[in-house]
Amino acid sequence: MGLNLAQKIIKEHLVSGEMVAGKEISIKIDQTLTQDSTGTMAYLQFEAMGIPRVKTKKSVAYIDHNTLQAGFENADDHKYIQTVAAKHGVYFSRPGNGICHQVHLERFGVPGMTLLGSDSHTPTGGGIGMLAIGAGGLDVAVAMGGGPYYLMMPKVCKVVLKGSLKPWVAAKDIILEVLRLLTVKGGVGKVIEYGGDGIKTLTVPERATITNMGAELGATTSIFPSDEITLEFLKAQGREQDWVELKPDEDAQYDEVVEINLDELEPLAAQPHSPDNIASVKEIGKIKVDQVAIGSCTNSSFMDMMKVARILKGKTINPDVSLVIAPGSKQVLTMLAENGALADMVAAGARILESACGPCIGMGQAPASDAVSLRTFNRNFEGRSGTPSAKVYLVSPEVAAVGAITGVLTDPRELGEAPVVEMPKSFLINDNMVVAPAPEGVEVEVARGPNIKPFPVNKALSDEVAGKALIKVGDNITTDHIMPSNAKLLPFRSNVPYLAEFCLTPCDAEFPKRAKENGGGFIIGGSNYGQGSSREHAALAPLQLGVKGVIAKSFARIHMANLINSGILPMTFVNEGDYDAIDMGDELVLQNARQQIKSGSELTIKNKTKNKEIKVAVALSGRQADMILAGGLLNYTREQNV
Ligand code: MIC
Ligand code: SF4
Repeated sequence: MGLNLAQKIIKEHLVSGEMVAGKEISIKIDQTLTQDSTGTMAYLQFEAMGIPRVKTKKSVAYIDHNTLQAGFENADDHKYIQTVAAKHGVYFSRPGNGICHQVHLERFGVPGMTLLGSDSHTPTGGGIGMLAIGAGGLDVAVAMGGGPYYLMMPKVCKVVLKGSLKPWVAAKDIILEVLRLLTVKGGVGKVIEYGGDGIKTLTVPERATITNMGAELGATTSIFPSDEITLEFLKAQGREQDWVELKPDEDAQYDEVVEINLDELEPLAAQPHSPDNIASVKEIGKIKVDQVAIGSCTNSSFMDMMKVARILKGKTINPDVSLVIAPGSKQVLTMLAENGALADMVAAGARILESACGPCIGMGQAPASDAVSLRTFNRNFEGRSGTPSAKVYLVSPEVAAVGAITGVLTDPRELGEAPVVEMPKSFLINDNMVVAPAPEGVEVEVARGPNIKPFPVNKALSDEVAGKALIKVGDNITTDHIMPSNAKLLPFRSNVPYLAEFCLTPCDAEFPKRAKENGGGFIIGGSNYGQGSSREHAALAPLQLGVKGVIAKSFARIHMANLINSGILPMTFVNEGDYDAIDMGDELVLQNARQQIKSGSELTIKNKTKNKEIKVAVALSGRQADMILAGGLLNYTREQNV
């Protein structure tokens, strides 16, 4: 039986396990990436492992999230990451060099290799045929140390793209259509593999927009074949030697097949407050726009920026709209500066931001109260922009630029001819903002600022796990709810005790206080609990507050792994209806917890307040069960090494 592309790469990297969907496997990791907001934790954990030098083919530490430097905290974190990277053999991409996923695609990604990144949008690398997976910092630390990455063998869903896009319809509209079809939980446990004739019409940056936002499907990753279009891109980046051809076998099998006719797509938007709340721009109608933000790892490539510049050229933006543009990398920004496109943007009234995540992670540019913001980003969760009442629509760069001019959401097809931008034959290459690590044997002193605080480590699971249901939340709770990030909180990513004071506050301002007063307890969640970011702070902050377990209808992949790594029990209701059998404040107890975990996947929780027994499942592999018993991955690793 033939293999699909995802299976081929997994097979080549398989370290343990059987390639049967839903079973735990482990794979060798060739490359890692970290960014600063998850990176401090990853390197602290790497240091705790005591391994002198990374064992990957290439590891890169990027600074792109936390760049406002409103106080000393960010700058201290950057210094820590720069020095710890130099010491342990990690390349360092300086602030200003660009967004990790954009830069990694341009300069480091290699088709057929595995990439593990401490950021959920790491699958951007799937645009050049990498098996690129997002994970918590601790998993990335282990991979840097040469350990394999454990995951459930995914199912593989083929998305067949047919035909070609009509003018003014963009790659963004393809992934928005996939989100409409599959929803934010439709990709859980799956790799999304793209194929069909339509892929030949898509450039690498367009493919990367699609694989990037596959994160919003909850997918393990997304991938395109590596073909002559990939070769052209790598050639233009001066890296043709990195190219290999990669495609599925002729008789490859897929668990699911979805077809999309590109000719039938039209400009789409994800409406507030979820990336799968899709409607066509035409259907939504001409709502008034207050802010337009163009950039992020989804849509900040040279090609995207050139389309925006062409639309803006010779125009003036609407007086009621604030337009901000963040080109994705130094390469993109320099090329725009050299060819005059940057001048066209500025002349039209755009405010140019540095090449970083910026407003995408709430680092500035919070919209006005109740404002409508059109963004080319990938997430529009409530409050993520920094303004809870803002209404964020996710759109293509074309729709965003046109809206900035007209001041209302506008179907760009009304404007006549669409801009056509050719893929450059060569990109401008200057890696002088990437610092190579110190040679082996050279002493490097690691700089640690006062904001770097020890992170919480759990204790071995006790026999009786008891506590109150501290909070009860609904479906699709994001890690932005669990551990909000914005300009005020992002500087504290290496200070978990401080961050914990804000844990789950978008859902319930009293949660941290209640958790502490009760000495911890349980969180009750709906389905797809923990979707979104890879931030392990969404597990570490609850741990800091004494949370022992989360009982939900279902979990998002990375968050569930982060809970297990922290020794917090992720449990799912066997009967979803039992969600109604627990109210906030109920006293819950899991007796014989250790024995129950060891002996099976179904546990009984007693709701003492309601005098009712509730069956919950824990879908743990043997290794994960041992981790929970030990009180998390760090304790488990220590036990293994004794
Ligand atoms: C995000 O887009 O939510 C982030 C910020 O990039 C996160 C990482 C983080 O929380 O630091 C992600 O996607 O993993
Ligand atoms: Fe940065 Fe936004 Fe991409 Fe996350 S989604 S990596 S915050 S640009």
